[in-house]
Formats: sequence, structure tokens, C-alpha cells
Amino acid sequence: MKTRQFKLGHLLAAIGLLWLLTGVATAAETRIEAPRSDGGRAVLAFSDAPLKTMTETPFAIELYDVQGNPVREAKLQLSLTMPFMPMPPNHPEVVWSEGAYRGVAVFTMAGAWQVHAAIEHPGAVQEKVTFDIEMVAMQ
Ligand SMILES: [Cu+2]
Repeated sequence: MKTRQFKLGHLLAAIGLLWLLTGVATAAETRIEAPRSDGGRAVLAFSDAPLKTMTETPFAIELYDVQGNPVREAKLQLSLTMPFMPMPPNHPEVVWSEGAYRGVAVFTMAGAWQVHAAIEHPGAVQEKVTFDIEMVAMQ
């Protein structure tokens, strides 16, 4: 009886450690949603949380139509700005890869930011989507 309890304790400790390790590896993500002009939605996910200044931060943008189907054929141009002051041009390149529009962002100052996406759909007018980032923290 005593041995069994001891083993159970070890098992729980191992599960706890595993949960902790996988949690640390996957939890750091900043996800921002914005509505699209056709009634669909846009999702911007940075692979870090909280976001930090002067740090190369990979991101992925997913676009969905009003039925929830992914939009794959668009071309995106991004502009990163701060809502309350002029900042130098910041236009991370975006490429379609593995089911998302991907790039790497660098925020040059702490505070609130906006990611403006100009989205070209074949045969349609350009769409504009803005993602609001509440806070980028000092590194
Ligand atoms: Cu600024």
C-alpha cells in the first residue's frame, strides 16, 4: 500500500512537470481578432506574450470569410504604427506559408501599436483591416 502511494506520487509529479514544460513552450502567444469587410474575420497571432520592444517577433495572419472558410489567395501589405504619435515606416514583409500569411515584426517603442493590413483580393477592391495592440512592453 505504501509503495503504491509512493509510485502514484511520482506519476503525478511527472505529469505535472510535463504539463509545465509543454505549457511554457506553447503558452506565449498574443492573439488579436478584427472584423473583415465581408463579415468574416481576421486573426493575427504573434508567437510571444507579452510583446516586447526591439525583438524579432514572428506572426501569422489568418483570414476567414463569413462562412468561416480560410481565405488563401490574398496579398497583404502591412504598416505598423503607434496610434498617438508618428513613427518611422515599419512594413514587415508578408508571405503565404503553411496556411497563414506570415512575417516577422519589430516594435521599436513601448506602448500601444496598430497593425494596418491592406488586403488585395483577386478581382475585388482593396480591403483594410486594423488590429489594435494594447501594449508592447519594454524589453
Ligand atoms: Cu512611438
